[in-house]
Amino acid sequence: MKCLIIVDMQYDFLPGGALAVGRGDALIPIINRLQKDYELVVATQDWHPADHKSFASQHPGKKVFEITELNGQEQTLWPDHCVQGTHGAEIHKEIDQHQVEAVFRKGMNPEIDSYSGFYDNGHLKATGLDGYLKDRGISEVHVCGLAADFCVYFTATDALELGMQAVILERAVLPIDAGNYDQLKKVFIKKGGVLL
Ligand code: VGL
Ligand code: ZN
Repeated sequence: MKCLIIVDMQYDFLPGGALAVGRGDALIPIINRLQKDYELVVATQDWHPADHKSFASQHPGKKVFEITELNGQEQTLWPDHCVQGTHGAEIHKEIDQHQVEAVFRKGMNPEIDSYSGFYDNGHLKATGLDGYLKDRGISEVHVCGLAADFCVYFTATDALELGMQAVILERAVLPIDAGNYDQLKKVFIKKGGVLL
């Protein structure tokens, strides 16, 4: 059984948003057309408290996109984005959610970032997505959405490590940094992932 995971198609990652991925809105009709080919469709939602430590605003003197250390881990500092309850945190209204059975939120712990839909970046806490998919008999996940080089990549990689087949749908993802994504694709393939 195959599941489509729609990653973080929220206003803040789309043109006009706080951490916009260029032309991200072009993915909306593509993702809507894809859904009918899957037995199960779920989504993820980046859902940060206003004082999340991945925000550059929480580190006086540091700049957006600067790389720093957060509780022993490398951390890119982001503009404030996907703050709980704000418009920017909502999934875009044109994403068809008729088939979306569950939305897995992530990034609530202010002390740690959470790119994957399965775990925070330290693998300290699971979101429940793994158990949900296994309960539903899913052995293969196809991942689409934003951003290709962060939440899409880490979601797909965790799926592999959890014993599922994992596919990144190349026509339905876009990266924040294309060079970074090119490198990560090689790593993903080495780990047994598929680009389709
Ligand atoms: C994401 C950076 C920070 C993503 C989320 O959805 O790829 N990127 N938070
Ligand atoms: Zn985030």
